[in-house]
Amino acid sequence: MKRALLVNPWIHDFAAYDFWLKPLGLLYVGRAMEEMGYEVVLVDLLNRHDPDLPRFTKVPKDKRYGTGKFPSAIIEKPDLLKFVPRKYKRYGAPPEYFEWKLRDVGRVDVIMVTSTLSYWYPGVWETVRFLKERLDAPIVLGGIYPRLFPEHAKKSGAIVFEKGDLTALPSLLESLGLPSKEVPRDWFELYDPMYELYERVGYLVFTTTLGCPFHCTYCAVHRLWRGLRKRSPERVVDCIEKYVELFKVKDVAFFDDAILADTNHFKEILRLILKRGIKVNFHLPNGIHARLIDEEIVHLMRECGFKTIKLGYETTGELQKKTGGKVFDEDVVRAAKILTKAGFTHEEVSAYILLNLPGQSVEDVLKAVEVCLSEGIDVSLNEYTPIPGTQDWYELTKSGKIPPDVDPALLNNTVLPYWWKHGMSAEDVQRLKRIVQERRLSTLKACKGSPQLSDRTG
Ligand code: B12
Ligand code: SF4
Repeated sequence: MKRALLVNPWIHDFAAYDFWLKPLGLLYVGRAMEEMGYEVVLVDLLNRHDPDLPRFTKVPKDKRYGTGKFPSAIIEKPDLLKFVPRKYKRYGAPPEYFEWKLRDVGRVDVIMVTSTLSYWYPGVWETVRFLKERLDAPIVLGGIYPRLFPEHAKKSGAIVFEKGDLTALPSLLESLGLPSKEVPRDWFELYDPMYELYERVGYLVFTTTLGCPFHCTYCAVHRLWRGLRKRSPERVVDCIEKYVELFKVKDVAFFDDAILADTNHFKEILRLILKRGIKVNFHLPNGIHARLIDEEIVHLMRECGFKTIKLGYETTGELQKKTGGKVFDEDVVRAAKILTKAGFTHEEVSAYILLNLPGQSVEDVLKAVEVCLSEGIDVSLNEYTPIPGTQDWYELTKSGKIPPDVDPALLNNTVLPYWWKHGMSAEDVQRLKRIVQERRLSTLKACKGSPQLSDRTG
């Protein structure tokens, strides 16, 4: 039997936090490979809950709901990031763990490495190098980085899978002289992500849909997935139930881009969760559509035990319309009222506000913060990053504000303000963050309870 090794690579960055990060795409790849007759093994360098990890490094304790800090080590900055006055780290298991794992895995016929954020590529490249030096098998790199930057990803030394849809996988395997079988077109309906490859996890992550019907100018989703694909509520809930039972976890997060795009679909999932009596904390770390929230959804979410709800707000002002009009202030206010009336608190609900969007003013950000705080919900600031394939990217490259061949590492949202002259400076960003933090503390203290910092990057 042929063997496939799946690898979730290291992250190299100035900051990273395990905010329910699971390599969901890779777990689907694992299922497809299993269906093709491969024996599949996994090395997840970012699984903080791996029982073997404490033998190699000190693992920071879990914070809220299974999230937490990754083990990390300071590493040298690549030359092009030397100007950033912050420590650069490798996040994830130490190299000794990886070495030991690979010895344990033994012979494999193909290695499949995933990737998430494109500006995390230095960690992907190091992982590929590490594998090349130790194993003699073709290495295939897939995920969001090669989908957004295929030419750049080819320089990693791996064979690049530029597609998103798994139906393209068999022809890639054939080109490598490896056995393959057709992947069904409705694999998203049929396949469960292959969680059984783990010995232990601290939480589970699922997606009930792929894609999004909206077209925000800063978002790459329509480049990644065409239209909206939905998995049937029965299969979604069967899958949750099966793995919650297997791993006895208390926390489940959804990664959907647009979980409310079909509200009836989501309501049906929630009703089934209640009917089956699945008792875990649910989390929505990816911003949901404030305009699509209604009282019924909120009551169902409350009953199901949702503990983290993020609203995608992004900005106030003129830019709301210019960036696609997915949400206006009044939608956020209405959603916040429904949520707080149902008993959700500012510890459970916050709105993502993008910072440094092209054309955004400091006032836009501050006004968005005020709207949220005055409605009793918290805010999470996210620093903007330009993404290829988006309308913003098209305009920024056309007007010469971003060089089209820019190194993806420079687009890291922490790095951008240190060199980009067309947005806020690093000082502006720091100052704005401080003001917002003070506003949050004073407002949220007034409504009791201790506010938690909840930026996506942690
Ligand atoms: C869930 C999610 C998150 C989660 C965590 C994701 C994670 N695991 O790291 C949260 C909410 C924390 C998050 C945060 C952010 N995210 Co995000 N996120 C996503 C989202 C919605 C889904 C990712 C996902 O799991 N998809 C589902 C799986 C099934 O798809 P997939 O991984 O692509 O896998 C498929 C294929 O690629 C392929 N595949 C995958 N691996 C492999 C490997 C091999 C070998 C092969 C053959 C195939 C293959 O097979 C899979 C099945 O078809 C994507 C958008 C999207 N729809 O993809 C944005 C996205 C990745 N995020 C994005 C951004 C910008 C961010 C933020 C930086 C936002 C901000 N500005 O603050 C933050 C920062 C994160 C951080 N520093 O930790 C951008 C990435 C842009 C970029 N340059 O890379 C995206 C594309 C959205 C967007 N705005 O356009 N995110
Ligand atoms: S930001 Fe959200 S609503 Fe807008 S296109 Fe992306 S996923 Fe869809």
